[in-house]
Amino acid sequence: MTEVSKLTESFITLGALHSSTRAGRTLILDYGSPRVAITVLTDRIIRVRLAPDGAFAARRSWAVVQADDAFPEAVFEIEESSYALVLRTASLTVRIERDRGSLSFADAQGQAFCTDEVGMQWNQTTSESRRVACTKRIEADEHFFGFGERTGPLDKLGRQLINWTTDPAHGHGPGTDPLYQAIPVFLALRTGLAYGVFFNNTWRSHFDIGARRSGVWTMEAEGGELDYYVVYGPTPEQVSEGLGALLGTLPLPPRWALGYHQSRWGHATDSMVRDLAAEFRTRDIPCDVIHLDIDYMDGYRVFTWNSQGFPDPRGLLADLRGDGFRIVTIVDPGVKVDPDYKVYQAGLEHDVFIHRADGAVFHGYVWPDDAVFADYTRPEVREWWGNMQKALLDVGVSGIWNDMNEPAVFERPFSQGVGKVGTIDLDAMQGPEGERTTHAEVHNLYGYGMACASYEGLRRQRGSERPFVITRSGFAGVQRWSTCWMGDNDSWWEHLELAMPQLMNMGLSSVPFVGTDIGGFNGNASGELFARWMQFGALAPFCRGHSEIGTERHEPWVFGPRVEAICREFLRLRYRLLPYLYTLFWEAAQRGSPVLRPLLYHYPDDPATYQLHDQVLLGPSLLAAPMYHPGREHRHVYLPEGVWYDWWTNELLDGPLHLLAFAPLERMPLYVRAGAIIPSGPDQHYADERPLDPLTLDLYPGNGAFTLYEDDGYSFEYEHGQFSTTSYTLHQTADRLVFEIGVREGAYVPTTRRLLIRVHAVGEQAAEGHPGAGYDSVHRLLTLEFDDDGHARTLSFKIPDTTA
Ligand code: MIG
Repeated sequence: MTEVSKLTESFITLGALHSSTRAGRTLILDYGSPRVAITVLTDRIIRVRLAPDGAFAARRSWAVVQADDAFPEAVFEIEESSYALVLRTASLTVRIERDRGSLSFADAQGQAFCTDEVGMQWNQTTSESRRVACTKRIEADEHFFGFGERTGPLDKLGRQLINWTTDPAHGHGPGTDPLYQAIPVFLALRTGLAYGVFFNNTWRSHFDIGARRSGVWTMEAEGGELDYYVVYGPTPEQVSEGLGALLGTLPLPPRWALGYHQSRWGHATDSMVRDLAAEFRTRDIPCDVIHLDIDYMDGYRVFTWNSQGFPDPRGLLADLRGDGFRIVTIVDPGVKVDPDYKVYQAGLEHDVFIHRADGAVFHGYVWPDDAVFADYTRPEVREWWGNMQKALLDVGVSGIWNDMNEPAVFERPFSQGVGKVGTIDLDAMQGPEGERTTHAEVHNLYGYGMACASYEGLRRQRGSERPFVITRSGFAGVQRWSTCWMGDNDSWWEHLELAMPQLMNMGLSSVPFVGTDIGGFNGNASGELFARWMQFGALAPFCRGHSEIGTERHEPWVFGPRVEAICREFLRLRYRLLPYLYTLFWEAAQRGSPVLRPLLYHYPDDPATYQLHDQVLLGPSLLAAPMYHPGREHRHVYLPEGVWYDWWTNELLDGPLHLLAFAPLERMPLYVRAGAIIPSGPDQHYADERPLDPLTLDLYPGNGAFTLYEDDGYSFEYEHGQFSTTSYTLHQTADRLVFEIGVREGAYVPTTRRLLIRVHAVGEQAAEGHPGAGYDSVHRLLTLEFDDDGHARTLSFKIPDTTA
């Protein structure tokens, strides 16, 4: 583990305020030579910047989607007293002490949050190797989530977290930090008050959350500006929305990307891939995508095919496509140094590669041995790289997988044995014209820039089709370009456990489309581990099985018929739930919400949810309690306040409740919130194999609402109004359950279909005789069938006391 820096005695703090001026939405505070700028982006998003030498860097913000002034006009007032200035928006106040510039925030009730303990600090005024820091108070019972991709628990109170994209040694554990992603974004939560922070600094930085000293948290960077955004809630949902406005949200993915992906390092020949695809179809296990790892390339030369293993990629991909399969190919950043290789030649010609401090092109060792690396911080290089993808798109590739982009660079050629992994020289030069800087400043942006280049290239070249990119490394805002997987995990139960808080914290960091290698990458999974991982993975936003070359195979059927049946059942469940899942992605695109959520997201006033790392919510309604220990058939489950239903038995459970769930290998404990309306579709071998007919709506007695989002699932027509939404509401009175189907709104017209309404957990007497009604007494399930003509309707059911 890398040592984090320590605040030194030599840090300088602000002195006395000389003057203040208001310039548009910014309040500028002059502290002699240092200056502080406080910018009001919205009534709940505030930016704070410090310029030790008085000059704010004009440098762009890589992660923030728009310039401060592009936000709608923000209304605020400033009150001055002899001690402080108080800036007041409709939702919060920011108080700045005249002496030393200490900042504190407060909500409308006057509750303080994000309060400076030491305030803004720096260790020298010149920008050469300047460090900046800020220390703030941790309030009583305050807890900390997000921080991007980490190991360890859900709540990061008491930890130090480094922001430096790294390819860590295999076998990461709770003390391993950092990992592949650098996402300096977090959520602080206590009962009744949540706020978010984005530390807008790309240098190596770290957070100390009450580790060195309890009661305070610090953010510190090894260069650049002290520049951060505070996003007030007060709910986690509102923080996600604010972070989404700031860092952008994910674009709608193509629906097929929500299906199952099968990957493996070692898909080395055409026939292996054909056999794999055939296996899924004959065994009736749904799958949409097959990933090709580095084996498909010609000597690890990016944008080429190895003609021995893949003599006719175009034919292969066309055949697979006919059978409903898409292909995603890996693309590493390292370009092989080979004078006869077109990509290398063209790259030199266009001067796209990173140069060392002495001016020579930087070389490093990766899969193709001697390699050079494109500088994705330059827009013209991103464009050049994106265009290179044509070689893959022309033969029918559907998506791009960016690996090794921390970037990971080895110290010696693999022919001499795998050596230590490092990265590009920190003093190598990068950056667009006029913004040249060192790799040290933009290291954390390497994967982010590569993913951006890949995304934009796909968008340019395929016009109407939505891009699909998956990346290992990224920075805050990476969700705008790519889905992320969590890198090389192990086939360990501990890594299945780790996956839950890891994915949920990514979601709280504004990156919702995430997954881990199902079954584990390194080593061999047991059938039991694989089955349990698949159960969790089937509900993960990104659902991909992957494994390392040389390990035992990790496909759903290799562990025998029992595990195969479990995988089939859970993947089918995922596919049936696609209308629900797809709507959650739409919500994420609209509002920055995570798809997979910790319970605290919906129950922020219940501190019992704060440490719940091993239960997940898929959207607002489905709660899963994955099994992650060998040999167990029972586990503890916490259900927060309200009524819940057991997914498998329809049993009514009255929260808050601690229960011991029974979960034989075939079952993952799964619960549904009262009032839930869950849309689902038919079984399919791949997404969009069949029209959504019937559309099933599962209703769980209680009060609730759901808006179903629909569009064609692959194009950008939704940007021109080609989508529709339908709102459903469920209302429970003393003796009735009333279900209302709103009018479908929007230009997109789905195919004519039937509507199947299933009312769960109803009692002995069912609804008043609708001809299509059927009643299943075993599961206390009432089924009604209609033609969905898109008109408003009200259905009402007589339901006896379901607790009876
Ligand atoms: O040095 O491409 O995380 O998913 O299979 C290893 C081979 C490089 C690391 C990725 C993994 C991938 C593997 N890659």
